[in-house]
Amino acid sequence: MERKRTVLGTIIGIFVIVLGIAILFQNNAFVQDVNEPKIILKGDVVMPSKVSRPGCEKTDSCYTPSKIVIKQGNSVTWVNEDSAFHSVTSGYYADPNGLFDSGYLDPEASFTFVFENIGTYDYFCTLHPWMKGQVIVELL
Ligand SMILES: [Cu+2]
Repeated sequence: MERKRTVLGTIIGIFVIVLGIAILFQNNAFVQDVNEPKIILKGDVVMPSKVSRPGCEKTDSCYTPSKIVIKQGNSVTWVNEDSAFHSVTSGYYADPNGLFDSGYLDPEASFTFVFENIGTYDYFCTLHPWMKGQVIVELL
């Protein structure tokens, strides 16, 4: 009798745990965006959707994050998550300095640049004057 009760208790316990895990999964506690068709791409900085229209500069999110700090010798990878073309071009709009230029990046395309020297690097998009970002390279 005592043994039966213990077995029953164990079964109920396991059932409750499984149910709990199932509920957590349903609430996306562990899994994010599983059902969303949106493509998640890897990158240090992304160009989010709709930045081809002005507005993102108000929240400083045309490149997200708009300011990134890295150590000397490391790289930054930008990913275009928008449906429009964008570029990652060093310098200021209409005044590129020639250090790096991704050219037109297709949707889902990425661009990587290695920063060998410390300093503050401004960059912009040649197609959208409001898109600005900055890479800060610190001493290793
Ligand atoms: Cu752009």
